[in-house]
Amino acid sequence: MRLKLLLPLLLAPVVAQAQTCETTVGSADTMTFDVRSITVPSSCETFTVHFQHRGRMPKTGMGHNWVLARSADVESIAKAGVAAGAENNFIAKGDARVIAATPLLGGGESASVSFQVSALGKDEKYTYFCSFPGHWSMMRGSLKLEG
Ligand SMILES: [Cu+2]
Repeated sequence: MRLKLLLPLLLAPVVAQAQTCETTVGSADTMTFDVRSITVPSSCETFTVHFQHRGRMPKTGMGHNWVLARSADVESIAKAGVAAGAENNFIAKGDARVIAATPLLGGGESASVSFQVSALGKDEKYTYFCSFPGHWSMMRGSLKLEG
């Protein structure tokens, strides 16, 4: 009897921690993410973003990806991405400034990406954005390390 009561209490912290080390971000046929900011718990080893394009348009017309970088690097990464073209998901090959990125998605597609939380600094500002040409200036959100 006593054991039955204790077991859920012992399991609860493990489950709670696993749930906070990932999040879902959606988009549709407009240049916006449905989540405008993400806080990454510093207790997580890795953090996973599940990105969903819930629209209907093909990726040639309204493609979206989820790209994470230091806020100061976003503009230059996006410009280099346009030059890299659709065949490279609008991200320059081997761009070391990119912390994490999903492939470019069309309507109805989804993808997940994970990154090491140790790659984030406490006092740094991070931005996630879509590198599809013309989207990055509007289609973005902020990400920070908790605490
Ligand atoms: Cu986009």
